[in-house]
Amino acid sequence: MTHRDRILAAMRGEMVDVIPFVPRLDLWWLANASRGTLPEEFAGMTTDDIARSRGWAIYRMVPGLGDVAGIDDVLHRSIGLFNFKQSVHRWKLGGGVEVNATDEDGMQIVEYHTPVGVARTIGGVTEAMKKAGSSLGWVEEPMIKEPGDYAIAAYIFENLEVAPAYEQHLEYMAGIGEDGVVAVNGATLAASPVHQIQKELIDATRFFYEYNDNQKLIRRLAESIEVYFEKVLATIADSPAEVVLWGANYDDTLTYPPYFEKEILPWLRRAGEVLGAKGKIVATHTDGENAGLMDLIRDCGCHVAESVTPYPMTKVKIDEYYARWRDKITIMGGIPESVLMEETATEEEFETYLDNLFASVVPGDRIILGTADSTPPDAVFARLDRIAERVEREGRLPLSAGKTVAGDRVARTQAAATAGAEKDAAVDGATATHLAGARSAAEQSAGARSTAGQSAEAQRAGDLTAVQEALVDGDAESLVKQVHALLDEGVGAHEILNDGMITAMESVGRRFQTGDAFVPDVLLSARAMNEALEILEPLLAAGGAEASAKVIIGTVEGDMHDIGKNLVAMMLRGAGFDICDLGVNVACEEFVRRVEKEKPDVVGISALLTTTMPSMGAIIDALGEAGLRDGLKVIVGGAPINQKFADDIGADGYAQDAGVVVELAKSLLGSRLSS
Ligand code: B12
Repeated sequence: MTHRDRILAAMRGEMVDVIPFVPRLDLWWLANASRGTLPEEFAGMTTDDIARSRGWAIYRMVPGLGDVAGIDDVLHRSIGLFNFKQSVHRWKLGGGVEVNATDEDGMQIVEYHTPVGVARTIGGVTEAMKKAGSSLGWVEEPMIKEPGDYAIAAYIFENLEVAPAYEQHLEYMAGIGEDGVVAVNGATLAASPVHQIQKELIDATRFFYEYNDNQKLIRRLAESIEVYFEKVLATIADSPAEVVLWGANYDDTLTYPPYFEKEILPWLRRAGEVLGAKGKIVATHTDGENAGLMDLIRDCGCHVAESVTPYPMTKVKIDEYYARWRDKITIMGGIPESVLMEETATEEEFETYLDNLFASVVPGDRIILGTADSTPPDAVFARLDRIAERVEREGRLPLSAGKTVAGDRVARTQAAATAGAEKDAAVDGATATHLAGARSAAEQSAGARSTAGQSAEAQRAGDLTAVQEALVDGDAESLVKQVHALLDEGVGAHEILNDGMITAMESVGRRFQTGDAFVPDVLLSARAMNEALEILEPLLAAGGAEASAKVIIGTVEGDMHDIGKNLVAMMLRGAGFDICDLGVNVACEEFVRRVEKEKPDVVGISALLTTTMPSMGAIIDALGEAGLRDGLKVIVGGAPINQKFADDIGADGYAQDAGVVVELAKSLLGSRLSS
């Protein structure tokens, strides 16, 4: 079987001769080429040359920066529109839309002049991002910032002209030949029109407010984007493409289950039906946290879940993926990039991960091994060779339980599994006890305070429950009304804040942690809290309340992920902390400079990329060298971060998610916090 035949057969769920191995190399190559650290043996070689030199299949699922002909093909990346060489369609702006584009330090400033108004975007890939292994780049200024921008975006998408580009695709396919499978991209990297708005047209965190406050505008714009999506779907359906990658970047916190079901699933099913009926294989890029989306993705009507990134980078382990998905969808990926790096996996842990993998995917159909989401820039490249070697020796199909793994490894596998689980339990146990202690202390004091406070005044003057309910519902208008009513009845600002709002915000945090509340719930409650705080703050200050503890927070340099950081900032603000948010792509010196200036009690550092997370240690060291470490608490977090990493870099605390960050900060500051 050629690589191409084997991969296509595995995608269709057929049993093949050996498990296909298709490592994604573009981000690894991009970062090392930009840094000038490409291994000598690969000098002057492209990713395809490297794969061919190793006898590996060529990866061509998610298009890379190398797949564009020129700047015009990426000029409109800030609205999610690319023209890739392997595409079967090309789009161009229509309806008389004029573009005025300028370039500043790798960032493109693009103005769209339309008959219904002018809108602007700023975005691009800077050198720092390339070195961090980023090809997607950063949208510094998304298109939709004002209500009026919706109509402009609608006009642009409604008037996009789509033309077949079948020859270009066939030429591209010929270049890959039997060495790999080429997936063509869908309309954009989003799965549906609403997902397009979320992913490409509005700031990622602000989207959740718009989705709550401006449903009409969102729906109207989605109808216009649908026009473009339908044109592309029809063009792909009639094309010679074999595989289509429709949709990318789901995460059970961002595309949370009810939202995924309503806004994304229908379009994935439609793409699966329309393109499947034409004999095409439809894949979708599932590189996020899928724990809450497992059944929805299994039944999404696509044939392949691509870039599956299992535990330890997300919560779901490979054996669970295989057990729950094998009957319906082919898993592509399965090797989380963290096991390819010395910083996050020892040689032993790497081998053990492969032991578990082979033992977990028996009999071995419906799995295409790959590095997910990609091979990280700092990967130990020899580990890719090792995977290929073990696939050759242990990946012959069908696999039978226990056979593929040599005797002593079985023992080691089981031992490691229990050790891993014990370690997790220990870490979680430690964090949990630490936090449970803080939590019960908080509850007791809140309880004691509340009933005592309420009994005397609040129960007399008013009911705090309404405040708590309004905050949990994220109903800012009702919360503000309740707060005014209680103040008019003589209830103290301090009491309303602590017994009403902070207590409620902490319960929102706990429900978020347990998955009973989603990102919008947290954001809407935090927004309501902020509006009510504006009323209380002057009263609290007048009442001589001590300034609440100050927190500086930011995402490290080269890293544009901010949703997690924003949620953490909001939870802390909701708990009464004074927040100074430095944003994303924050250089180490800037952290130090701001700490010197603002003199915070806590510094929060976020990183989502394994290439950028080392900056956390550098920041902590720099704060120490600047003599700013005494009395300052440093907390860290982000998907690739864990307690061990936090301890190794000398952080004072680590929080897995926003649900526990408040208790962590409070427990670290202890008596320093004004009661
Ligand atoms: C959404 C997303 C994107 C969006 C980001 C949108 C935005 N404005 O943030 C976009 C599309 C822009 C993007 C781009 C890229 N991404 Co991305 N992205 C994701 C995805 C799917 C979800 C991240 C997310 O927002 N989760 C939801 C939030 C709520 O969770 P969170 O961020 O983890 O935060 C929580 C906790 O971690 C914690 N926390 C976070 N920060 C902090 C800070 C403190 C102080 C504390 C206490 C706690 C804390 O609390 C938060 C709230 O609960 C992840 C998958 C994943 N598993 O994480 C991949 C992922 C992070 N991306 C990845 C990659 C590779 C990229 C790109 C390089 C891709 C490319 N081809 O260019 C670019 C890089 C751009 C850049 N330079 O940063 C990889 C990183 C792999 C690695 N090891 O480095 C991931 C893991 C996907 C994968 N499976 O491999 N991405």
